[in-house]
Amino acid sequence: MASAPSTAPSTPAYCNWNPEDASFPEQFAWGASTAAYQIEGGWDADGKGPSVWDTFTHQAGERVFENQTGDVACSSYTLWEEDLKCIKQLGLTHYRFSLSWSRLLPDGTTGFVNQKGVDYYNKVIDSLLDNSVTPMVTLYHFDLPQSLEDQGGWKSHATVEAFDAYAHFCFQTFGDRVQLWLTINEPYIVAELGYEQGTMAPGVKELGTGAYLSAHNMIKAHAAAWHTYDRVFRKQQGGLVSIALNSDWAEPFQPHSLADQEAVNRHIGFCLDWFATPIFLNGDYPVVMKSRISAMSKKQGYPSSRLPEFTEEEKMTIKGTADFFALNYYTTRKIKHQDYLDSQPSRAGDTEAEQVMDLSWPVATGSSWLAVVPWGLRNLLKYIKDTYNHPIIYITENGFSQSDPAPLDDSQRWEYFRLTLQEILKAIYIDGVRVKGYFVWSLLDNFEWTCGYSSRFGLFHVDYENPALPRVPYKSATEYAKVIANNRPVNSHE
Ligand code: PNW
Repeated sequence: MASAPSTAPSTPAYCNWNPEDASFPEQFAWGASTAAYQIEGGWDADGKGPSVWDTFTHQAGERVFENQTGDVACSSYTLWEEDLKCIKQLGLTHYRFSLSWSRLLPDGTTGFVNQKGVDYYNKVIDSLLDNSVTPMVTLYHFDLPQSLEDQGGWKSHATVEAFDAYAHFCFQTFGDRVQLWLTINEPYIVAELGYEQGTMAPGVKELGTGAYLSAHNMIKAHAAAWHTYDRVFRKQQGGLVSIALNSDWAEPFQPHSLADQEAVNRHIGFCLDWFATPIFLNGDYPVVMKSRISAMSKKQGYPSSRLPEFTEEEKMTIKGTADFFALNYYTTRKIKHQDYLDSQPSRAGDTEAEQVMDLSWPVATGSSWLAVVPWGLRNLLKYIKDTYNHPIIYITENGFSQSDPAPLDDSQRWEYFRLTLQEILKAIYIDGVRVKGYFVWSLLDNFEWTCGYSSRFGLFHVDYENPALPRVPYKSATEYAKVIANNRPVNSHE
């Protein structure tokens, strides 16, 4: 990677913090993001194997809003051309999407390749390039092949090897045209909600151990895939590989309370740093996690810490396995120290940090957890710059949901986007953070996991009542297109 500039890029004289008029750096990536399970549908079309989300949504129960599923979703598997129209209408320079692992490899292994799946993603990639849109591809966005879950999923080391083989297959198949790769999307969410609380697929509830074990294997899988790229493909393909990490920003509930400040460190330590410290710094977990989990485990009568350990060799393999920083940011929390006295071990308990929503912050109407705090993003970017050696950062997700029915005139939501873009300008020009791109979550309204279709994050509205699933721009789409047009260097489509 290029070495870090010692000073911030100079502020253009006409930069007045209005994103519509301001000048983002040249070559800034303007994107939108999606994920396979949330938009594709075609859950068993043309030889696709089932993923954990197919299983999870098909099981009766109250796990997903009105028992909705991604069986059809936005039907992007058949309506890709409609998505492409949206991308062109916005004038995006980049589009981030994920590959469905079990559409390509129905049982998760390279033993059998589903050519129809390969054809579909070739079509997507080629048409993006034909339209001068750079693809950013996520290998795995929550939809683990069910056959791998049947063998232990992320709790098993076998999945590390399966992921590496899958990554090798994807680099080999698509890497002649794709140069921006993300291995895993939000390992924190998979670990905490998929294997600890069990509220998301695969629905494993193993409090106190499930998150740590699954995260351990995801970190190893990411590192293995990065090395595969580095060893086998980088020279010829010249691309970049990272992992998309989500994080809140956090502030102490009482600004002058040392206990609350330490709780803030734990909140971020047990979320962003959990993955970023090993991958970007030293191959190992943050000290605050190791000491805290060890102490809590001891108190709870465990013979050793519930946090698994990396061997020295593994640490060497994990350290330095990201070519840029990919950040998903949605919200900020106030954090209070809280002693955890419950005898039931849990990751959340280990943090001894209570999350509080500041009632003065607006909340996105479609997601009760999403307090809108644009300045939190600026602080988080600065934190990443200072903590992780001034990396190049792509904001790979940021967005605001509306609840269904969602008005096409979403002026309030556009105001949130505008304020967020302003904070990014400050991060770039005042704080000197190397932000290289911004991706809105999401291109389209889609299957918002346990909220189903009730929570709408799209720049384009999707009418699920109409079998044609028409995509119609919200006001935010029109406004975002203007920002992009005003900032996009003429004749430059990098
Ligand atoms: C991200 N939470 O996930 C994902 O990458 C997207 O797939 C998703 O649609 C988007 O954020 C909006 O939610 C999250 O429960 C899933 O706090 C759950 C949470 C946060 C982010």
